[in-house]
Amino acid sequence: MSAEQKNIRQTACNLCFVNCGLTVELGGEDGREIVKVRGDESHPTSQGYICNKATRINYYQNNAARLTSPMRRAADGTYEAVDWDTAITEVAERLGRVKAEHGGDKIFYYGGGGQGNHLVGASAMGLRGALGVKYKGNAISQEKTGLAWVISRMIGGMTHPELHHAQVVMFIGKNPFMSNGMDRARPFLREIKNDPDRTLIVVDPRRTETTDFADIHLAVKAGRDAWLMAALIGHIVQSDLLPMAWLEQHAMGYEAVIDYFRTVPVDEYAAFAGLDPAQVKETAGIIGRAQSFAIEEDIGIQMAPHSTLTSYLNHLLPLLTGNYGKDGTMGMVTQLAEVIAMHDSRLDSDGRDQLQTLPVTGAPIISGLYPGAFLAEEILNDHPERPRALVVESGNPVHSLPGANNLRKAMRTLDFSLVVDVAMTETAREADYVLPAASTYEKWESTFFPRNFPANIFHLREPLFTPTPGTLPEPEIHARIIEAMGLVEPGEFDDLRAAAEQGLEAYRDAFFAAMGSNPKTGQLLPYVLYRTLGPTLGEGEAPTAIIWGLCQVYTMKYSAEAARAGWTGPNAGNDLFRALKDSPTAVVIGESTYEESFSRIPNAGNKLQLHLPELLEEAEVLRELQPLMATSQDYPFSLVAGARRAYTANCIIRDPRWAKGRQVTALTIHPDDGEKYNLPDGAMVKLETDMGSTLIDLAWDDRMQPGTASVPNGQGMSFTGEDGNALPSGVYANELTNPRNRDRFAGTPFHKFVPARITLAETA
Ligand SMILES: Nc1nc2c(c(=O)[nH]1)N[C@H]1C(S)=C(S)[C@@H](COP(=O)(O)OP(=O)(O)OC[C@H]3O[C@@H](n4cnc5c(=O)[nH]c(N)nc54)[C@H](O)[C@@H]3O)O[C@H]1N2
Ligand SMILES: Nc1nc2c(c(=O)[nH]1)N[C@H]1C(S)=C(S)[C@@H](COP(=O)(O)OP(=O)(O)OC[C@H]3O[C@@H](n4cnc5c(=O)[nH]c(N)nc54)[C@H](O)[C@@H]3O)O[C@H]1N2
Ligand code: SF4
Ligand SMILES: [Mo]
Repeated sequence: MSAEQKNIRQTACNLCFVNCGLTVELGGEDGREIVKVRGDESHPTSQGYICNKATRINYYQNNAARLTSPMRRAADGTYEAVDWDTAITEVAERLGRVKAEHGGDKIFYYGGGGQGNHLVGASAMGLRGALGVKYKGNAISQEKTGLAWVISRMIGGMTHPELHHAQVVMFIGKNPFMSNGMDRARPFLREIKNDPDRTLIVVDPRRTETTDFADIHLAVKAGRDAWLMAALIGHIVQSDLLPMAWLEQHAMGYEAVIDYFRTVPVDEYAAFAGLDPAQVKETAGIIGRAQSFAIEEDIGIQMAPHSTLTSYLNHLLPLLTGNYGKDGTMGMVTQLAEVIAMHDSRLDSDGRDQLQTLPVTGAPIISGLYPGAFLAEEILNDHPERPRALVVESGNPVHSLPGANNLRKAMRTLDFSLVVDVAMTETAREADYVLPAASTYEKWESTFFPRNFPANIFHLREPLFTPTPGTLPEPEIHARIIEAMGLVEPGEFDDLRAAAEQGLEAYRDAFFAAMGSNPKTGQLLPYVLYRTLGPTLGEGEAPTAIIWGLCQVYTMKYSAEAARAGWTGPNAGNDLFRALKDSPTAVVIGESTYEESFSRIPNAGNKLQLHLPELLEEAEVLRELQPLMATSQDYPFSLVAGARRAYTANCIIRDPRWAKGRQVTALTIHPDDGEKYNLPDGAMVKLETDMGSTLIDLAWDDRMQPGTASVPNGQGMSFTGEDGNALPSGVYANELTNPRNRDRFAGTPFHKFVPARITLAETA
């Protein structure tokens, strides 16, 4: 059969933020199933690579949890299906009432996209503008805001670590063999292992599938990375391995940093981090002498004690050693839109950032996001400024934020709550209204994740299927709510609509004129694009109108980079947009140079800022050799509440049958602990924290560090199979995590260090 007869299509995987290009075969009943999945060889960065998970995406697309009708909570707490017109009218009325009585800033927003779908968040800008929403949060603000704060201030732009080119690579709290989180993770690991001239260093308490490929495994004690990183920097400084002329030319603030690290007790810190000082010093020497060095950190430290301080130290290591803006280090990227927006700091005269905060709890707002760990606390009080409504889209915070039960309670005290999702999630079960979205494969989609260098890409994907009956793409949901609230006059944007009929060139001119003349154009931007340009784009293509807007901005803001990729001249934005729509795989949108990695640093001298006073002061705390989080006699284990395993994908796939293999959901501990505490391999155990307890199967795993325990992420979601029976799926980790255990700078939770007790379950 030919490809067409077989219905072979190109798309991307939505199970992690790498979004590998896929070639899929559609089939099954009505051709609505994804029956075969391969890597797409023509994708410019994934180049045919996929991991084990992509072949199972049909479990996301087709499953018994999919919603097919708007749902409204009745007084008795059950949900009844209502038609779209009723749902939109009532949702608009309820949101309008909160806005009128308390102000739009009391309507909080959470979510806006998962691992494979960011057009919901882009479109929601229009809804948020219409409602006057001021505070938004999402998964980024429980993992990467500490990092964002650090790199915004040190570098001022998003960077790409050149892992595939660097002579020495270091992963800190990242297990790419399982979690990917980089292009072509497994081929990369094989290549670097087989290359005698390159070195892979991995910092992880566990002997992971990634450390199997490492030349150096620094098996740090859980939660003590800050001491290890300080020791590494300390040794490099104290051995005079610094490129002083380079620092003078490209950096500022390094003198204070160097002074500080001259006095760091390297051996003591290394030992406190659980490591042999000789190994730490040898590693520091390798880094200090590397031809090129690149790092990538991930949630192993971003969700651990001292996370923001550790992110700072992690980035000092390459920057102090001159590993920036040259081959094999890191380069500054240009993106169509930023997932992690650069944080706009307001520095006082001492160079300290005066962070904006949430009105009730004073939680820090970084990169425009509030930390989700504060959400329940912000709501559960009688402060006049507390939030009164919550809109959640493409996020499952009751499952993914620490302290699930607090957030459940908080949602029930709000005046109004709305969830827009493809499935009846744990969060949806607490909401007043639930609106069913078309799935990621049933509408035009894309993500803003790509951050490649020198060439960056963007992949706008056409739908594989029409929307499941009863569902709508989010831009249509947003537009209907805005209109039902009476926020636009009939005919208000007719001129733009008429211009769109004449083609993209005429539309561009009319659009920029309207931006100047009607302030609502900007306030409701995605809505205006959707309703004026959208209808002229072809069947089902209206949601891509926002991408047209982003293409205009990108080709103007980064004209040199875009021109190098061929997007040049007065129609550059339109040409790029057409290319994105026409290409079944990712398209190169711009090419940057190393020179631009410096010239785009946003300060007068284009210099890297190495001195962040709050964090250098915080580093003083390390001298006391006191862990920030500790185990105790009551809670002797430090639990990793959510490790990436072969078959976990956040909350994206609810049907637990997608996972293959044994022990996919088990709690793991080291065999020595199993013997010490009399907890046999395979036993049913009780896992307890200060927030709750649960029963779970235990598995011994000699890769674990003694004293630590681990459960996979994304488990414990409710799922009822076709036969009406609920299927079990492991530990609901966030019923056990405490939202108060969070970073003092960014508010990111310590999911990697949850003090826990494990005992044999009582046999009834
Ligand atoms: N299979 C799979 N892949 C995924 C996802 C998924 O759900 N499943 N989710 C995606 C998402 S959203 C993300 S953010 C990434 C996360 O990707 P990763 O951060 O790589 O994943 P984790 O397994 O959570 O944590 C990484 C490592 O941190 C280690 N660790 C635990 N405590 C500490 C510590 O104190 N210090 C250090 N240095 N390390 C520590 C763990 O042993 C683990 O090996 O994965 C993405 N990829
Ligand atoms: N204890 C603990 N908690 C964690 C973690 C951990 O390791 N341990 N990991 C954290 C990390 S790194 C992350 S990234 C977060 C992830 O947690 P969340 O931010 O909650 O995101 P997802 O799990 O991606 O869930 C996305 C939701 O989007 C829905 N969805 C899928 N497709 C669509 C669509 O097209 N439209 C709409 N409207 N909805 C859709 C899914 O059904 C799902 O409910 O969890 C965090 N929470
Ligand atoms: S690495 Fe795996 S899960 Fe991530 S996008 Fe690629 S195939 Fe999907
Ligand atoms: Mo994440």
